[in-house]
Amino acid sequence: MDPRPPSATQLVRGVCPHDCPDACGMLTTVEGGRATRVEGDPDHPLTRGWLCAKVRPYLEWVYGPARLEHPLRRRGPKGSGTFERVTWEEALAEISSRWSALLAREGGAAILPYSYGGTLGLLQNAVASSRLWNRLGASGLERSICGAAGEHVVEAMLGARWSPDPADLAESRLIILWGHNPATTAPHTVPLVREAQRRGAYVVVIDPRRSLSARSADEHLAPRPATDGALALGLMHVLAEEGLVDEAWLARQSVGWPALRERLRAFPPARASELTGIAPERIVALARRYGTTRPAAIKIADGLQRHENGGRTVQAVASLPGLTGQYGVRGGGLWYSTSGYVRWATEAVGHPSACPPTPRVVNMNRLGAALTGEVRNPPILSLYVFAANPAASAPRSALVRQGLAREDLFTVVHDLYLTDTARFADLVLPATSQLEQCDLHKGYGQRLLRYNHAAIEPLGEARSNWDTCRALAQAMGFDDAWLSTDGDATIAEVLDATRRTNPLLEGITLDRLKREGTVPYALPAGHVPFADGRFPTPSGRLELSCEALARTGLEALPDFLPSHELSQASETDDRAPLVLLTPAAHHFVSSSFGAQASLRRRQGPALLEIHPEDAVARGIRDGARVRVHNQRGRLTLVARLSADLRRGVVCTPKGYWPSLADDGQNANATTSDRLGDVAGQSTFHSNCVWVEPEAAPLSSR
Ligand SMILES: Nc1nc2c(c(=O)[nH]1)N[C@H]1C(S)=C(S)[C@@H](COP(=O)(O)OP(=O)(O)OC[C@H]3O[C@@H](n4cnc5c(=O)[nH]c(N)nc54)[C@H](O)[C@@H]3O)O[C@H]1N2
Ligand SMILES: Nc1nc2c(c(=O)[nH]1)N[C@H]1C(S)=C(S)[C@@H](COP(=O)(O)OP(=O)(O)OC[C@H]3O[C@@H](n4cnc5c(=O)[nH]c(N)nc54)[C@H](O)[C@@H]3O)O[C@H]1N2
Ligand code: SF4
Ligand SMILES: [Mo]
Repeated sequence: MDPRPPSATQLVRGVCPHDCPDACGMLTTVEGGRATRVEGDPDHPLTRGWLCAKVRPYLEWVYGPARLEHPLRRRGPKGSGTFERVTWEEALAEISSRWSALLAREGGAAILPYSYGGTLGLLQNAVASSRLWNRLGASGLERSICGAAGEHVVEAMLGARWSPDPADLAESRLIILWGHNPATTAPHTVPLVREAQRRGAYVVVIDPRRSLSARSADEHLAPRPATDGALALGLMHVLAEEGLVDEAWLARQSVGWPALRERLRAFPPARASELTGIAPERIVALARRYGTTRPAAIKIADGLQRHENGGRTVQAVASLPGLTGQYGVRGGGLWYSTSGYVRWATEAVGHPSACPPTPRVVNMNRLGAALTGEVRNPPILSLYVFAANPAASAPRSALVRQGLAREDLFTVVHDLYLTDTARFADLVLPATSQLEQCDLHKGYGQRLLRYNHAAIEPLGEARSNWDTCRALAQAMGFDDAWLSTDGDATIAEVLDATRRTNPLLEGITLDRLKREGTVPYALPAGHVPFADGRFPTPSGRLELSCEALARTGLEALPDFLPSHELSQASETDDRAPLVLLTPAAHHFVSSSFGAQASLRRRQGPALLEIHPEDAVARGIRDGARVRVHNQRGRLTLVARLSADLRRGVVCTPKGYWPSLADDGQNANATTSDRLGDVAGQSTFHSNCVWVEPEAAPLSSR
């Protein structure tokens, strides 16, 4: 906390903390202690003075009538949402006595902290999700709900998660947005794509649905879901056949090209077409365009990987810029994540060497299964959730709710709002918003650091994640100094420790960050990753054949394996299930804002988009209520007929709150908790469902 006198008007620099690659610079006007305006910082090179549609009304989030301001204790049955107010002292005493008993009886493994990207700051996320839990010896959490496969694969093949500066997109001549919808999910890169288009660049979107980004593209290719690996291999086949590969670059800067070339023989355009449903001429045309346009950018994010074969998909896609020698070229290469440039020093973040070893790790995608018997000896007996809302956002929500409803599970939820998850808590703790806390942010879509100053005092009795961890540590009687340091001291500790080994932080101190606002990493001006030809892999080269991947469940070479679940789907058999995609909602960030009135109005009710022919075949009319179901669960949605989808594919956005729906469900009633091919990846989009008019009798499938 950074208390300020409630005096005159101030303009306070901050950072949007939500799970979004843009990490916008925010400016908050504070008058008499109250925030009266939030706007984009004109001096932030990516934000350039504007915030997205979801964060523009941020004061509605900060001052929302339903903000939690006091700790609550459950009164009614789990999930009923009936609570009574308690003091922090009572809440902390109850948690510490329950946990102390568990530690003595079962050991720390019985306690599971569950957190994700509600806030992305160093302090309120990285530190708050490690120090206290390490000290407790609690179960660890495998944080693989989002893009674990892509992170793992890119790091193995390229050696680091480095990505060019977003501004370089404007220099591209060809931009392929592959399974990525930046018009919704990374809005500040869109003006850069437009700028490139004005200068003559050609923009291609590859997505089974005509997304918002596809509407302003020059070309849209709609493959069958989870067949992008085959498309990438088909494109590479054509590049190799037609002599469009950069042999000199490959010989100098990659390993495995001869073996990959052999493998590509199995992916002629006819086969790639059969697998993807894209006409062979279009595959050939895109390969020629990619092979002859320089610089050419391929930009991916995370939606593409949320399939059973997500790791292999990214492996194949990330090979493409190697074949054309586009890594290291300004405006070319692969645009994924910048988070590998600065990795906070693990020891300073979590002090693991002073703590007992982590007894076991639970995959967050298996939360429902873990709480209902998959994890034993000891079972999970206490769950502490913050900056995440698994009852709305984890797959297979019926099982998640069944787990959360266990009477013997002691659940604590720390959030700003009474989420679907919080409704199941024994104790709810009120969290501060970003305007009420300090933090340090390094975005995953740019190469900048920015400090978030607290702009206002915490509302009611809200406490930040780190302040809550400190209070819990004290209640538990832990006297380690590193469990009590305040926000700024903790940030400085991690920043200083990281700077000792990372030259990109040279000269970047907490004081400077506080003074200057946005501070870029100490990279040479105009730096393009891999421009020096060096990849920080074991071979020092781009690993088209990658032993590290072979050791972790994939193969060394890219290949295509179909999704098991999607093999039941069909575009022609009307009795077969459809593939349900659940991409990002334009007006929510995951489940955050899912209860904010003005954004709910703009987002509108949850619709199921369905191709008119698929609808007719099932007797579904536009506007009709439809039942969407499979063996995992069911929900009711309103059908919206739309030719923006491939046949066989239906779509409804993620992020709706189950408790605000008539049937108490959202799309995760149907999604699968099967893990992907590597890194414990989630597989939300490998999801087959049956769709029928609500009036029809429930088919027995
Ligand atoms: N407005 C808004 N912004 C957000 C978020 C949000 O919820 N709302 N979420 C944030 C988070 S947590 C993340 S991880 C990022 C995600 O950022 P993105 O990855 O850009 O977003 P998604 O909508 O998850 O997925 C992108 C696209 O992948 C498509 N897709 C699904 N399966 C396939 C496939 O098999 N092949 C191809 N080619 N495409 C496929 C979907 O139709 C979707 O249009 O966005 C962040 N930004
Ligand atoms: N069907 C389907 N489901 C999906 C996906 C999909 O594509 N399809 N995508 C998945 C992906 S990529 C992700 S990342 C997950 C994320 O899904 P969620 O867990 O819903 O993540 P968020 O909405 O980022 O944040 C969750 C909570 O953090 C709270 N919060 C915000 N700031 C703070 C803070 O400072 N302190 C505390 N204590 N709480 C705070 C918010 O109020 C919110 O309730 O959803 C996954 N779910
Ligand atoms: S959600 Fe993303 S685009 Fe919107 S203000 Fe935050 S960082 Fe910027
Ligand atoms: Mo995500």
